[in-house]
Amino acid sequence: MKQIVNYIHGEWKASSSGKFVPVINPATGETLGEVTQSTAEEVDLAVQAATEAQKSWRLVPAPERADVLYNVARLLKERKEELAQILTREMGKVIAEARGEVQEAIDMAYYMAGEGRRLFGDTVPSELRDKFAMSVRVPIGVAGLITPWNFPIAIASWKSLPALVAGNAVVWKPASETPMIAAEFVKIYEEAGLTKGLVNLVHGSGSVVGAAMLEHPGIDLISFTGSNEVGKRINERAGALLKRTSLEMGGKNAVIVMDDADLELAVDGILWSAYGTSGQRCTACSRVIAHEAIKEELEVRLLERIAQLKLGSGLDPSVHVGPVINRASLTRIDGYVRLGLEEGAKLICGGRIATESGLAEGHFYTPTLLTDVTPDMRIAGEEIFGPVASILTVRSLEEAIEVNNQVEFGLSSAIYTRDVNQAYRAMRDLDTGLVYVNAGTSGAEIHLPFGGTKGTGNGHRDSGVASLDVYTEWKSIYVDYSGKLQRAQIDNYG
Ligand code: UN1
Repeated sequence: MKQIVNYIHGEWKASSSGKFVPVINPATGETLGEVTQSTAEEVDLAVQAATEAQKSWRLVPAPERADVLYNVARLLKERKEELAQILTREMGKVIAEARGEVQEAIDMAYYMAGEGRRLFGDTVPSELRDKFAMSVRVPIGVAGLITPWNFPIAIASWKSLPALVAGNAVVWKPASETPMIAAEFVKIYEEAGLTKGLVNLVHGSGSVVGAAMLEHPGIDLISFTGSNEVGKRINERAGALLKRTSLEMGGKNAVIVMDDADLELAVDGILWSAYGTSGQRCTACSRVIAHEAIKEELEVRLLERIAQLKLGSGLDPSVHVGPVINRASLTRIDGYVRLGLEEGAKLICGGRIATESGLAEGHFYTPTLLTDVTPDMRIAGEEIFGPVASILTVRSLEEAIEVNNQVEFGLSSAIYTRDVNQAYRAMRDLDTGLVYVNAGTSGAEIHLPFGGTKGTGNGHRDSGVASLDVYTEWKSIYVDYSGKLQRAQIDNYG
């Protein structure tokens, strides 16, 4: 059986715990391999390796550090198809989306490699004569990365690439569901010529490995993408330890469809954002906020198109919707649909675990649409992370914005309208980190900051140049070339 092991100081080795957990193909239930379960001691070894390697890495000129990232980009590109296949087998998303995800990592690698020649700081005029003032970005040290299974290589690239180009070392714990693609990514770092110890991989549960990373004094920051519940725990503990965290958590994203919208376009966007990746994106459309004038027509059009969606293994190129990640997820999603019905929602389609032959062995949920959902219902406020969308009805743009903003999360939102004034008002007032006009809620590009407001995160951003703020400190430097004592705030205002 294929074993996925730790990678510490450039060595691949199973944990001394002797424990493994199976890696399952969610489309078939088949066991693909098993992944080692690391101990807190191994986290410590990884941190030691990272700390040692970072001492010289921080002195390597950033454009030279970037050379490794260019190699990473090239290798990802060469192996795109192979990586996409691994990703689909292990995580379930359809192959076209898996290719798209690897592309996201390729783009991020080129983009961050470019940062090796920028890493811009600031120069500002000094208050004093013959004095130079500037601020530069410096690496923080060792970054602990905890990444989810839904975008196992893209999100890992959003975090590890800026960390490395800025001069940090990395200790990475990928999700237990997707260790294979993580190991492949690390192999690419190895082959790209990254010095041993700069990227270390440890596997295991959040309660053992994640907790050991959080508690370790040698880990200077934790960058986490995952559930709200875990993120809050990290935030609390990291607060006590005064450790920097970048937290990216849930979403309850909405597509607003106004009465003047191009309905066909809106249906395309809703379909893609609600059922693509089986709804397992932080950016997935979980709510459709429909103007009352077009609500019924929208329902009819959506039903017609949802009926054509094909469920199945993501390796089959004709399939639109793959499985969800595991049994527990399937049960949770179904629980939400039942709850919605109890709360008074009406089922338009879907609403069941697929039991057809060829699907029953995997974890498939039928694409589901609920209507007559009201903002006070739990299904209108809680993240479902499955192929389930709810229609809510509104009478005006103001009401649509209010309903959009009522939820605990603020990751992504979208508006379909032909009226430029309404579009601009929505862009200003939708309280989310990402806003789309005449496009669905998913599909963020890597050169823009990714993240959200309120319960979605803690203000930091992944990807884009803003991600450098997570992995660097600002150092302000003053050079006085006057040759005499100059006293700031005194000499110049004396
Ligand atoms: C996620 O679900 O956490 O914007 C990431 C998108 C993708 C990334 C999603 N580019 O949908």
